[in-house]
Amino acid sequence: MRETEIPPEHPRAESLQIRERLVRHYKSGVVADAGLFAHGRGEAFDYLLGEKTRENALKAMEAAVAALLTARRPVISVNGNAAALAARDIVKLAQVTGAKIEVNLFYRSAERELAIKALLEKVGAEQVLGVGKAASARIPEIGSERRRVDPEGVLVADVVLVPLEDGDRTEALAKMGKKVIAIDLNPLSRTAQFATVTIVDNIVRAMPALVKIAEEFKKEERSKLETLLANFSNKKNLGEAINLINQRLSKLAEKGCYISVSQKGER
Ligand code: PTJ
Repeated sequence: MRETEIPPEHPRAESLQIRERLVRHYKSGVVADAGLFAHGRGEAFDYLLGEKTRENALKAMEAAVAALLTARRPVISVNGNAAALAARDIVKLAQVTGAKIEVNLFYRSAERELAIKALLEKVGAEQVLGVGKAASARIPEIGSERRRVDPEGVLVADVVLVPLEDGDRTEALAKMGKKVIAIDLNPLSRTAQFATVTIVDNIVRAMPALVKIAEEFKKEERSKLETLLANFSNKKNLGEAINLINQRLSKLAEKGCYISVSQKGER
């Protein structure tokens, strides 16, 4: 079934359309093979979270926006999945917060770098760092191709937003003294644990929400944003996400039949 053939009344239409988008971008060379598996893992956690943005995710988003707006050199790092699922909002968020956009791939190839750059430019990006020779700097602590960064971007950034990341780079960036914002549906992942602010939500919902919050927070005093960020505890916030999953599962198990208590679209 192709994207256009998914009946809108299908109870899982939205989820199936997102899958189709990923497959389409896989075929166009944006998404890595492993990106499809990574998405499946994300879907499973989204299912457990009830497929909607939760209170703890909103709190994390506010802290994330505060970090981006008070940063001296914020950078949004983009990989294949992020570009496929949220290119337009990545560009908007960069525009509102003044962040730079850098392509950074685990499965790096010249073709994928260019495909992602082209996609970002198509939706309005004026500058895309980290492509080709521009990724000339190295972060020695990282073993993978993610070590290659742009000397004008991630290397000198003080705040880096890393949607759908692998744990190694998050840990290395944090060790370098950078604030790391992650978007990861898995609150147990190493990325989630090592980041300064982890948004446990689907990137498809989180990115537009971040843009909206950034537009609002742009009018706020710097000191208010600094206080908001200082008062945020990632450990506590992740605990809330894990608790939420725990409580949801306990409640569903108590009822004995999850179909009768399911929300729209849940199987
Ligand atoms: O484009 P590349 O070459 O940089 O490769 C990107 C992938 C995603 C393949 C690479 O970074 C990878 O292997 O990532 P992992 O280690 O599988 O981690 C991906 C994390 O993102 C997992 O914890 C998933 O639960 C989470 N995730 C998947 N889909 C979403 C998500 N989080 C938020 N929104 C999603 N839609």
